[in-house]
Amino acid sequence: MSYSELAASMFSFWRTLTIPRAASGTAADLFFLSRQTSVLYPNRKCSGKKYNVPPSAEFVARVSGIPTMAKLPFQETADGLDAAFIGVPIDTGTSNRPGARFGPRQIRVESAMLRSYNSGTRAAPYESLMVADIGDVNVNVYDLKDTCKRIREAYRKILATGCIPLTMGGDHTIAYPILQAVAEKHGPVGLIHVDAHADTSDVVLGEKIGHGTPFRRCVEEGLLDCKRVVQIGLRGSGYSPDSYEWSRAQGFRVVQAEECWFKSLAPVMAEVRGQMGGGPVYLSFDIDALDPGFAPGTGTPEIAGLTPIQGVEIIRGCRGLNLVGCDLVEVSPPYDTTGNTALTGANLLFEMLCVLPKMKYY
Ligand SMILES: [Mn+2]
Repeated sequence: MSYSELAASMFSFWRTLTIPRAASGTAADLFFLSRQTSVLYPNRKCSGKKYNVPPSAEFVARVSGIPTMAKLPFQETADGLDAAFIGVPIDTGTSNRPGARFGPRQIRVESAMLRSYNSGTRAAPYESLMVADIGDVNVNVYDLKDTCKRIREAYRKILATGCIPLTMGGDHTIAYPILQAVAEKHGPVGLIHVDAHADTSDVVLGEKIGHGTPFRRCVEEGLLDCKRVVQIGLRGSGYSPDSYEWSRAQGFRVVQAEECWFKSLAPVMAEVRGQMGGGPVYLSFDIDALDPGFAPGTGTPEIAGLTPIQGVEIIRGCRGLNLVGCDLVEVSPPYDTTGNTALTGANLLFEMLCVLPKMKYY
């Protein structure tokens, strides 16, 4: 037997070992599990464990390891996954403070705080779905249009596997090529857009592509089912008396921040669920929807925004919808001196995971 044959036979024996579920494992098992998960890909069925389960901080130090999203295993493609966290590290579409290109990396770092279950909703994502971190789109930091092409092609491949992408931005430009790929697969989708800004400008400084224009481009290309679009949290000074006239003219529902002040958003979300119906829905959450007191690390902050509680209410209000993709964009770590903006982003992404179709709740 040659050395390579020996190595191959040892490897296949190694893969046949049954690895206990994390919840019942000993510390030694969990160490073994955390070492083996990526080695076992793509033949996870050999492990006896149905889903990826991040190592628990009860047994594996939170600060240890390479920082993937939620400490999930990393894999190169979306093959075999029900949902995947993916980063799109660009800020070339940003109009003011830069830095969102560092968003995915910082969200991954702060996501070390995430645990496996949602204590509020009793969702058990890692008993429901096969999830992994599939890394970042290989963007072109010198060319935004080329970056859009790269994003569109990457998402085509992801969506072709049946996987639901949970995207870490990146500035909001990325929603445009993502929705191009999403609509190619699902047809025009409903959109729940949470943001301080409508992002429906036509041209900015002579450019059609940027973080203020994605939803205008989406409407022009027929990517949205405009009667099933809601924009929540819009506010701030404008270029005209009614900044949201164009949105309403398309049939969007606009929920300005003023309508959200001092209130639970659960009733609004009940109406939004009615608006969305059973069709495919994309959720796009700009962190600047939250008040900059809570989320200062972002490119274009606006005062008097939503609270993190309202942000969570919006996402939990998406439970039961046919979500086909979600993103959390515009975290800018250079302006996030405490890391709390990225931490909030990581938690909102976890909440998104916890409302995907087929989620198990205790
Ligand atoms: Mn935005």
